[in-house]
Amino acid sequence: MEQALTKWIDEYHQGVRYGLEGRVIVNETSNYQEITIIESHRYGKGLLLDGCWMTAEKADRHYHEPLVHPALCGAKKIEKVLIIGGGDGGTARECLRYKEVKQLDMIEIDNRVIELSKQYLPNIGGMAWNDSRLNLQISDGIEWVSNSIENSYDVIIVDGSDPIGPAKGLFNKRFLKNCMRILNKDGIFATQSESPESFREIHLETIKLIREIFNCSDTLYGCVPIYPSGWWSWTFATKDHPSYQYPMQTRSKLIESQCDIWSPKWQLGGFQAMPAFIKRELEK
Ligand code: SPD
Repeated sequence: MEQALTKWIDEYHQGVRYGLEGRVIVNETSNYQEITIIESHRYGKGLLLDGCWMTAEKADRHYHEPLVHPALCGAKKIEKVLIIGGGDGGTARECLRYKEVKQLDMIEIDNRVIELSKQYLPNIGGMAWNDSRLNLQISDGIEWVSNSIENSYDVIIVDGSDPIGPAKGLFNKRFLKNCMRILNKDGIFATQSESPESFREIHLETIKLIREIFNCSDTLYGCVPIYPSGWWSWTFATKDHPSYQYPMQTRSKLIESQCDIWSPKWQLGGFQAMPAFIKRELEK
């Protein structure tokens, strides 16, 4: 009977549909965006914002592990970490695997994303929601970085959606300059940087902008099966040395054993995997 209620749930992007077969459990409009929770055969329950795939129970690790571990395994100190966005809790869950993290500030603009994620996707945030180190603020991440004092974070992670709607301001110069300002000397900045295939222009612009502001930056490539084209990227940056390229063994041994995707070897390959057409564009 349940089978009859399923349908194709698609993200439409540039004339292509990226979909899962399943059913819609929740569809509502918050103060910021349309929020949809679905249940699918292949990837379990999932979240879409404004019709774009954000996460799904059986695909979240493809996205959250590569976003977090190069930064958290590479930074000299990881006591104070900032997440901008990340309302489903997956990024916080990965950060809180590290005992050295003492304070995790997570700034999410849309309280409904958090409430619905806790209710329908509890495994994505997992233990993070009850961890006393998590300082969750329902607030504008752009304001937060502009109001934070210099050198106040060891790691900054931007886990926003595509640069339309509420996440638009997370891809501009002013925001990135503030991130650079509030990052410690040996700190690491990390952001999702879209797809070289389905978001080619934004991907290029993001990398160029980050390279303009930070002294050191590299992009890691991997696969997130539910996102447009499946081909995805994450960009890391620092004030001087590419420490995100060198996971500390003391941390990575423990983390690797808890990961489905990330490992120091996987990361090494991912940092080498910039497609030739992107490399060529960046060299122009
Ligand atoms: N096109 C989708 C980009 C979404 C990136 N952020 C997802 C949030 C998961 N925590």
